[in-house]
Amino acid sequence: MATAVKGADYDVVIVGAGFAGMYMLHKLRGLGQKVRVIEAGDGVGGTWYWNRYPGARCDVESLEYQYAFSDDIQKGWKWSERYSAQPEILRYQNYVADKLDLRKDITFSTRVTSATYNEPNALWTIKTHKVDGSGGDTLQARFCIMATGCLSAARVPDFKGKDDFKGPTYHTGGWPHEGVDFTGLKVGVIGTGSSGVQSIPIIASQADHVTVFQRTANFTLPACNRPLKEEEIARSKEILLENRQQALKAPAGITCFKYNKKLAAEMLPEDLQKELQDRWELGGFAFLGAFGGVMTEKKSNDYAADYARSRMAASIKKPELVEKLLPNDHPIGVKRLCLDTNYLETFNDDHVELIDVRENPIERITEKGIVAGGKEYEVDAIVFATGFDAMTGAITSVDIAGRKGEKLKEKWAAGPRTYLGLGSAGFPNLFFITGPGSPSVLTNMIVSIEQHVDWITDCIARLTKGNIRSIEANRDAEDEWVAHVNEVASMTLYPQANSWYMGANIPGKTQVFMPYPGGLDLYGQKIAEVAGADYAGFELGA
Ligand code: NA7
Repeated sequence: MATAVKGADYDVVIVGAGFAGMYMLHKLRGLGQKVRVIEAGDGVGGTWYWNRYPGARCDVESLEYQYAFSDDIQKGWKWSERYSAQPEILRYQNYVADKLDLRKDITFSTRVTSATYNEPNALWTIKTHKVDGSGGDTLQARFCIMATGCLSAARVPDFKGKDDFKGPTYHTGGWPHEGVDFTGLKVGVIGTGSSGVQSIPIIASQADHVTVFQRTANFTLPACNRPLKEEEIARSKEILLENRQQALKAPAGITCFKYNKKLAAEMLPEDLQKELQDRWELGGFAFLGAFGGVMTEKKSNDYAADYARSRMAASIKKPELVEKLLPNDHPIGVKRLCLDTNYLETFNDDHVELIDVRENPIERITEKGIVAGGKEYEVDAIVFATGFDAMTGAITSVDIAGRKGEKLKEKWAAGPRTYLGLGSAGFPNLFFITGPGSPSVLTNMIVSIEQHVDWITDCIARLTKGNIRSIEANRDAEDEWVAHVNEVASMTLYPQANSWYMGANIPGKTQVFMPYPGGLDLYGQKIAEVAGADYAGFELGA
């Protein structure tokens, strides 16, 4: 049984028991640290615990969207589809929790409300409360690790009258565990990001009538989901560990497709079309790798965007909807791409109606439905597929105070400031897993999570061994990193869309590009160099 550092209840408190928190717990146990994980849900899973909406599915292929740190774990698990559905991923996470006996160190149904750093003893005081309101706790720990996920602070926009509606309302990011049956109902769905695109076909297959309120038409790529073949599964088991090493050297942490290095301008028109066609028919994100420059040059991007629009248009049978459903206000890929299974085709059915809220803004919610463009759409249930306060929302929802009482939320008011997405100046011994300023959501999250957890584990091992009480990002190093992230982002097309990557979906949130777009491979080299130089850019305090 591990004993904590003097004066503390725990060496480490981890916030969140999704993929990041689970692996972090496992690794720190291996160091002999005394660890407690605090989790709001009543089970493990994080994103995959909360996002149980119909059709919820990962957009990274199953054979890559899994832990690779344990041969034993991967050998005992078999994925069934190319892209896993939420229930299968959640079962996998529970399988891992069982296998590693993780739950005994996790406090469920509990939220962390505040974390305060005490300079004299270099400990964090962490306050929690039970989600059922039955009390809370105060814990002291040397380190606090935010494993809170990038897309976990679900958000319903502040629609006028939103509490007036008499029927049930649901947010895709907090779906009821028992599921919802929409049979025979009139349903209003607001939002057409990934959650809307995935859930609308299933909701429409049950409901009598669906009214979809769309603010931005999104690019959708065909998922081409299918059952996995036995030989693919067997092969993936042989190569998973080797494959993960390659994934760490790939810009998005994905190896199942290759990026074509040739620029569009260097290709013959027929080769360009062929490359786009092959990748479209393969399904998934491979499409964006058709040629170099897609995310940096508008002209190259236009080739891909035009091709995507032409293929999307072919699925839409109602001529009056073609213009509405085709994205034309942003380059392809700068908002998160949605993988499509029958999404566009769903609008060919007469019981599915599309309301463009740019033409007909949502004015209010009433007892009976949604008023947009002066017309009331009566519905029995409303689904908010309206997304998240991404990247920062789950971190700043905890009242975090660092040295001299500085509040993280205030420090980040003009955009998140981190060194490498791992720590923030003024907040010693506080780590973020896949925090803003790291590649995170632009990559296969599992690869990024393993990369960060391994880095943090080595760092804590180094501090413990050297009897070092604290580690803190240096302000100059942080300023340089933030400037670097902005500079790289400005060389891409990403800032050209109102995306959640930019914080644009949250009224009043400062718009800065939050993830690091320089690639997981380069980023991995950078954090390895920093660690190799005894944590250059961090201050180590005795
Ligand atoms: P997203 O991708 O943020 O999508 C939210 C959707 O809700 C999007 O279509 C928004 O339009 C729409 N939205 C948000 N606020 C409003 C208001 N006020 N009025 C009308 N429409 C609104 O969230 P998801 O849950 O779909 O996906 C999140 C990620 O999970 C996804 O990217 C994958 O990585 C997995 P907008 O585009 O902002 O105009």
